[in-house]
Amino acid sequence: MKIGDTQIEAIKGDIVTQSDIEAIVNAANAQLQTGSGVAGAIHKAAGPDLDKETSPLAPIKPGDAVITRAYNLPNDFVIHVLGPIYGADKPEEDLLSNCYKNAIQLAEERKIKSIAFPAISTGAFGYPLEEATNVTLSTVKVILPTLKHVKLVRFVLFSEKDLALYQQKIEALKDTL
Ligand code: AR6
Repeated sequence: MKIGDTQIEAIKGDIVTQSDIEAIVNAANAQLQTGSGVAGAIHKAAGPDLDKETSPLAPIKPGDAVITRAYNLPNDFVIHVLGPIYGADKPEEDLLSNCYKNAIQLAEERKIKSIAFPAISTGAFGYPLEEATNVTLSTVKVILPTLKHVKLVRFVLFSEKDLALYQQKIEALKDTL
């Protein structure tokens, strides 16, 4: 589906194997270190040089985004965002929305054409996937028509169930355009 000039799509997969994508997004921690889930997979696949670049950029706040190189990953850049911890960082909708907004804005500034997101905050940080998806899609709906450079936004979901929910929500979004 297209919003403005930008294609949006959802697939089932692993964020570290998106070799046709220029920038992948990390569901990071404030210290920008390795961890469980997405952050662990990204740091492992990128190698130790990623940590050397992220350390001086930390700590970041919920909603913030910073960009680094991608080292051994098959991408050019990693955009690290800190999602809100559900029930603790408030207002969580705005903080989650800022993650997507700031990551896409950084990509746009760097003239990046393609970006892939995991479902930020929906793992260790406990944000219910359906609520998070509503925030995500309403954010991209507003920001994508303003862009010149970003031509592809891919959502990479880790399970069939998560993908099915995204597909259903993207279908519903079509009717609102
Ligand atoms: N590719 C795509 N999606 C994934 C992958 C992967 N390789 N691994 C997990 N997911 P999470 P958060 C899904 O916990 O909730 C870390 O420890 C997962 O099923 O990675 O923002 C950090 O260090 C879930 O739907 O991120 C932070 O402390 C989604 O990605 C904290 O967890 C996000 O899960 C961040 O928590």
